[in-house]
Order: sequence, then structure tokens, then C-alpha cells
Amino acid sequence: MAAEKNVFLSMALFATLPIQACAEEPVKPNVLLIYADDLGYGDVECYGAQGVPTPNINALRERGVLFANAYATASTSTPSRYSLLTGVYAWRREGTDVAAGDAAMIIKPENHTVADVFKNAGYRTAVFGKWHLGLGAVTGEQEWNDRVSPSPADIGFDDHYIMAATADRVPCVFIENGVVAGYDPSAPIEVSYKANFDGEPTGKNNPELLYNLKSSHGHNMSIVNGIGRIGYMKGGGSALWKDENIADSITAHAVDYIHSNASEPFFLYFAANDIHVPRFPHERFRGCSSMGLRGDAIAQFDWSVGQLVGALRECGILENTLIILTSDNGPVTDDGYSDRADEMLGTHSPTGGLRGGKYSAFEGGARVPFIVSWPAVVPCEGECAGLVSQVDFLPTMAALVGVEASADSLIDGRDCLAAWLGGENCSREYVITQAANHTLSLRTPLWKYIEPKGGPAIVPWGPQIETGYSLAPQLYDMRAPYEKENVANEFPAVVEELKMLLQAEKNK
Ligand code: NG6
Ligand code: CA
Repeated sequence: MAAEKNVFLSMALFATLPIQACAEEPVKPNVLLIYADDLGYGDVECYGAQGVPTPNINALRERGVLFANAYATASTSTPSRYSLLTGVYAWRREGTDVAAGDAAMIIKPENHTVADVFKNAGYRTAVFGKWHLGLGAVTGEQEWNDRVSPSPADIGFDDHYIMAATADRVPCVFIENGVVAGYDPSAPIEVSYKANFDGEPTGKNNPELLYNLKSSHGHNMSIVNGIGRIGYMKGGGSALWKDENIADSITAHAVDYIHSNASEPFFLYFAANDIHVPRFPHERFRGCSSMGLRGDAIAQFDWSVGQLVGALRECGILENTLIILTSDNGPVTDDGYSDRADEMLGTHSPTGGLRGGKYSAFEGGARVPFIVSWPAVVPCEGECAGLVSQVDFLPTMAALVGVEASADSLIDGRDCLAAWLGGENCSREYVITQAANHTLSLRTPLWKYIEPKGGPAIVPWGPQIETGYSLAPQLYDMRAPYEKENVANEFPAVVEELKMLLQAEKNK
């Protein structure tokens, strides 16, 4: 997935265009954060996607600003989400790697989150979709048949309707305000990440039961809806989700929420399941792209965006809603299921030509789409090439709603409101990103430094993605953003400077 198919973003967007605000600034906008899963830098049309129509995201982009150099803080989900909600780089905290479905809650009730920021400003707050930040006080001891606590309710969210981890991890049920949604008392739920339950089939032993998707690597433990998962579960009965209905279900919850809360300011964190594996979109999206299930999942995600925007419009609150659309990490094709994602790509490049992908230290790992729209305030059709990081979400939202950000969140995050609203001076001096093995990279407008750290050159468990791990320091000139030539030996002073900068950050 390294082909240079998306050159337009490399240079064309390196200048910030002069842009005009659409109207006067109102007070207390609603905030809708649309957080896609594994959506790559090149995976939507306005970032160069081919083979999949994304009209709703295009329309959002036309009503807002597109950022060409925006970053998740990590190339996997849990650390990116941790930073997004707390304003703290995940590599500062133990236990923030990709969480199992029975992990204890990673953000503790006493921690300050962006949801608290909104609560302090008098907002209603909600999260719908993929959580992946742990639940309950103790790993493996959640009360799945009663009340799961602590939950997002304890870290600032008034309402939640969430998947505990990911669609490929058990338990395969939604948790709604602390309890399993549609709980089926005839099928008590048991979950283990250690051992199978007696008599329960697994993908490993019963591959003939994988009638919806076959596993390509891993994902061979419990089988739910004809799809192998990570982890073991028993029970669930009628509460078990059907993968083909996940997008409908979380979108319906979000649309209802918008309708019921239209008269007061709200913060809605819409954490899409798309386009993470298992990719199993509803049949009405099958064939919407020329890329099979992965492209169809992008089309389904775009549909969700359209539904949310449509609901805001119907309620007459679209003008005064700040919408941010971005992704938790870069793209992957084969991430463990035989969905033909690689072979059906055609001319599409999920990374937009960037090197690496999900898990990687290269740009494909954490550079993501980032679109900001707020029709009443943000310039239409703006473009910004400045460096943007999701670690700034908390302080930036605190500035938006006029409350103090916690001291913790200001170690790494900062108020970038002017930049995010399309201001001309929209660059951070540098951003730090974290690869799956905790290799850190420091990107400045001109350079990308990848710290030396050993590891396999290709992700070892299946996805054919270059990790970017190396025992030698790496330096890339980002005027050509494809990280082709390591110029560390030619610019030792730059390497030294960026190494010291990274060390200073680590010492904070
Ligand atoms: C990996 C899974 C992958 C995905 C990833 C987390 C295997 C073989 N692979 O361990 O499928 O679930 O974890 O993805 O189990 S993330 O986007 O939530 O970080
Ligand atoms: Ca992800």
C-alpha cells in the first residue's frame, strides 16, 4: 500500500489558502466528534480516495476546513483514544496499549476528560460506538449480567451506548448506560481472555461455523454471528450484535440523541465501528464501492456521517454545530479476516501514498483525515497544511467553551482553537506519534525523526505493513512525504536537535 497515488496533498496543501468566515460567531456550539476507526489518510474522496463515493464527507469538507497534516497520537486505537479524551500522550501512562474486551477502565474516575470539560460548561455529553478504553474496576471481573461500573458515566459522559472494545473482541454486546443493551436473561454472559468455556465452538476448532467471514490470522476464538473473535464468551442470546447492523444501531442512537437534545448544547462523541475488522457492512452497502467489503464499509461510514448531519439540519442546529471528523489511526487491508481487501484495492491507496500504515512508525500509521466544520464560524472550503494533533482536543475544546483545562492535559495538549477553526497560523511546531511497539516519531513542518528502536521490519502477525522500526535513527525530509530516503547521516545536527527535543518531551 505504498504507491504514490495521492501526490496532490503533498504540495498543493502546503500553503494555507486565504479563507473567509461564513458568518458571525455565536455562543455555545454543539460539538460532534466523528471518530472513524482505521480510516486511512487516503480513504475518503476529498483526500484522494478512488473506487468509493463519499458524498457526505465531501459535503462536510466543503462546509469546512481540510487539514493535510493532522495526526492521531498513535497508530493503534486505545492509545489514540486515551490521548484524545485526556490530552495526555498515552506513552506516558502504563496500560494504554490495545485493550482486551475485559480490560479494566483505563481512564479512572478521578481523571479529567474532555467530557468533564463539556460538563463543566453546562453541556450534555454522550458517547456512542466503539469505546476500547476498558470498563469496570478490575480486569476480567466486570458484572456483564448486572451493572458494569465504572463506565463512561464516571468520566463525564451522561449517556453511553458502546461496544466494550472492538467488533473483533468479545463481549459482542452493546453496553447502554452501564448495562447490556437488550439483555437476555435466558443467556447469561461469561467472558474470558484466558480460556474457552466448556463445549463452546471456536474458530480454531470449528472453522466450518465461520459462515459470514473466515479468519486470515488470529480471530479464531469464540464465534459470534458466524465470525471468529478475539477472546472467549458464552451466552448473550438475543443481545448479541449482528455485525451488519452495528452502523445502523449506533447511528440511530446518535440521530435520536440529536433530536432529543437539540434545544441544549451537547457534546456527542460518535465513535464509528467502521472501517475496523470484521468488515461486514449492511447488505444495502454491498457493492457501493469497487473494493469489496473494505470499500463498502467506507461507504457505510459516509452514510452515517450523512445521517448525523441530516439530523442536525432537521433540528435547525447544523449552523451552530462544530463537527470534527477524523480517525484513530491509519489504514490496514488484511487485519485478520479474509475480506479480499488487498486484492480489490484497484487504484485506491488507503494511505494516500504515505509509507507504512496502521501499527507503523511511518506516516501511514498516524496521519489521518481531519475535517473541521462549523458553518456559522469556520471558513468554507478551507485548507490548512499546518501540523495538527488530536492530543490538543481537550485544551482546544476547553478554550471553545470557556472553561479551564486541567494541568495534566496541558503537559502535552494545548489550545489550538484558532488553528482548528481555520486560522491562518495553524501549525504546531511539532507533533509526536507512537507506533505499536512504542517507537516514537517527532514530526516538524520540514522533518520527521523516528527514534532508534529495534523490531521487525514488517508487522509480524499478518498485515503486510512496514513498521519503520530500526536500530538506526531515521530522518526524512517531509517536503516529499513518502519517507523514501533516510537522510540522518547527511543531517546529523538535525537528528541531534530532534532527538534532544524528543528527550525533553519524555522528561516532562
Ligand atoms: C490486533 C488484531 C487486529 C486489531 C488490532 C487492534 C489480531 C491478529 N489482530 O491485535 O485485528 O483488532 O489488534 O486494532 O488479533 S485497533 O484499531 O483497535 O487498535
Ligand atoms: Ca483503529
